[in-house]
Amino acid sequence: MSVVGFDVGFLNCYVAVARAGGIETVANEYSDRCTPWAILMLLCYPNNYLFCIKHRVLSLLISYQVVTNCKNTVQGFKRFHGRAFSDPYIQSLKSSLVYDLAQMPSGTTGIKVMYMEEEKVFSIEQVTAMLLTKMKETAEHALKKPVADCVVSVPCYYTDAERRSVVDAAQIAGLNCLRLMNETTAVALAYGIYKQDLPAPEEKPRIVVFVDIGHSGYQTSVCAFNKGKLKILATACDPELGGKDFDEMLVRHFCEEFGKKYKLDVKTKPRALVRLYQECEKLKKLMSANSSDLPLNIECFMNDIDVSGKLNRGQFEEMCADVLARVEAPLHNLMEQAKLKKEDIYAVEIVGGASRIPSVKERISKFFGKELSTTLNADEAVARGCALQCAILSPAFKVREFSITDAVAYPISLKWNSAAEEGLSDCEVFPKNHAAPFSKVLTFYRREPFSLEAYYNTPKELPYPDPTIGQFVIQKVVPQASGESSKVKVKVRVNIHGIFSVSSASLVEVQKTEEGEEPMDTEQQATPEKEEEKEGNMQTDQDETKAQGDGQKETEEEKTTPPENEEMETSPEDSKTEKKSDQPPQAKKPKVKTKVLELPIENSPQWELAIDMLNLFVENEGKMIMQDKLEKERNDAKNYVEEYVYDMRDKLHGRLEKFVSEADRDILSLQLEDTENWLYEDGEDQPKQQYIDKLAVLKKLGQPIQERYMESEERPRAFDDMGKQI
Ligand code: ATP
Ligand code: K
Ligand code: MG
Repeated sequence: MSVVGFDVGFLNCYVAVARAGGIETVANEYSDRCTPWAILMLLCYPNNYLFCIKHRVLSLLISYQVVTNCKNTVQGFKRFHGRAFSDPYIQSLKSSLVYDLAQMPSGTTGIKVMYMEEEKVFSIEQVTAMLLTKMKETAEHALKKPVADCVVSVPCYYTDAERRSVVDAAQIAGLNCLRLMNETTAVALAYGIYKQDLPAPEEKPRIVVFVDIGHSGYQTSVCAFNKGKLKILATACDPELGGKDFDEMLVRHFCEEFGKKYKLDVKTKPRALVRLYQECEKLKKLMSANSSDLPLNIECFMNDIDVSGKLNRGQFEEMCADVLARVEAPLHNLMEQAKLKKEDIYAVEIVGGASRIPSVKERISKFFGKELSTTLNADEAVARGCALQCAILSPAFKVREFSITDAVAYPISLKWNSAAEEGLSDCEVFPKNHAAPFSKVLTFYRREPFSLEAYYNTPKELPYPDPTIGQFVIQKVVPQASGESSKVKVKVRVNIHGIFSVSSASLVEVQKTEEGEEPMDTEQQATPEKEEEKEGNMQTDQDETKAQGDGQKETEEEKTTPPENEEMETSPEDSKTEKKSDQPPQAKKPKVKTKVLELPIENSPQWELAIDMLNLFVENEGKMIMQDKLEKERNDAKNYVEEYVYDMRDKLHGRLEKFVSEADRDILSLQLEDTENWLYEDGEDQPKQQYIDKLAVLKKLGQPIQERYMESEERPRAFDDMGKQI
């Protein structure tokens, strides 16, 4: 049982782990006695993936590695999930990437890199899995035990296909993702769980706005807190606004300036461009703390030319005016959706690296007419929130009760071929900001299998060209014995990851028995309630939403409904209290029993990774992990040789000097020198055994000398004798 939270950022990734018991090195910053377990450790590294010719390396990449290996350094792949290669967004990005993209056989996006001296295309799920594998190792290192259970963050604007793709990535990495958590919701949890002064459940909730501006995206949410619970009321985002846009403006500016000043066409040299991006990002950060002129110098930038320029905050803000102008729109949108006034807002909490830009803060602060709060750690809050959620979901941890109700990001509709009439019917099943996770039951009257198509009904809002969520075929539907249509109950659900599915379907078979006859089956209650109980355990807020009059709704399509009235009827009735409307009037008054038959569903969500592909990827990731291990061993073997060469050379002229004849010393010295040369030439890149053999040759000469030394250390008297002998 591991309790781990992963913040997979566009630029920066964080791992937070919680463990029981005290760890001296990490202070518990929460002076909360109720949470003795709450020790979160955070580890951070850049979201850069470097594929070397032979193996995969990911760690603290120093900038020059990214520059020299830029074609093989994969970064900024967070937005490739769940998208077709032909997606205009992917196509528009292609020219600005230093690595190559390719189409996967399924039509989704893949990344082309050199791996083991071969050109390979990895799917986006595989690439994210590689990153997660490294984050998993980091967590395992911190916890000193294997990690599987975890919570992974995703932007709240992620669509179904993007979410499914991340869940698959986690599975490929051998992780058991208990929840995909919206980033701003994770932040809200990190904020709320330790607050001792939240209003009581029956009181007016405390309303807090959360803003996360990272490198790629801008997310806002408004959240209602009461003691022991939080509810996301609305979210609003600009998936394309973040720190990178400010970098872009700076790069554009300096490309122009260097073009004029040095006659350099920077855009033609990917390496130079990558370096310019890095320097501009640094300059941008410096400008957050300084308003005076700041220099930008790059030596040997292009064609052996050193370049330099300078800029101040005022100029920076001027050139970023268009970017800054986009800060307000999501805030307006958010307040409008939540139907709240600025006075209702208790606090505005900001996180994310780009929230440190002074002009960004000013805009947000001005919009709310309020000082912004920065009580949360801007970089770590997402990972912490995820680890907290993981602790809540983990049966192994005792955590204070805290219920989390998230909101549906885009309204979801279903459409289907109408049974009685030609044409399509449709119905919105989850409006925008509907509580999630959540299940609903729809009733159909059918004689044969039928299919439902789920889609987002506001394509314009979608950061995504295709509004399709998926096709769901309800199979094995048969008419009643009487020939009439059967009542089919279909349960649709937005699950804990924020993913839509048709989770179950059942057919109600009406059986008639003669009066007085013993019923063969006890009447079965429809299954939904049972499953809802389970959901309750998974931190849903079913009870609460019911209390607000938003409980489970049954939507019925009456078989006799004429087409003009075919719109779905929603009734607030709970399926428990369902009337036996299908009891046919019979002269003999037979007893009517119903039997509920589970129906198989064929799920075809959009861009779903086929199960055999997923299995293959799991297998391949395992192989690559093995390969990484072998590569590490090979490298270690090489390092041992190198270490031995340097160590022995020193010692031959130091403490071992007295224990070796001059002739032997010369032989060994020569061997050491040869080996050193070999290491820099042919021996640079050899199989592990070669290094082991080399070391053995050296040790054969060196060992006897060391042994003589050891002996003398152990037997100080003999030391003198031997000294005399040599
Ligand atoms: P995303 O949330 O979009 O996936 P991320 O989580 O990786 O991205 P963060 O780590 O929150 O992003 O923020 C990184 C961004 O913040 C970068 O653009 C970085 O340059 C910027 N940033 C960090 N510190 C500062 C600072 N002091 N001033 C200005 N910008 C900063
Ligand atoms: K981050
Ligand atoms: Mg982030």
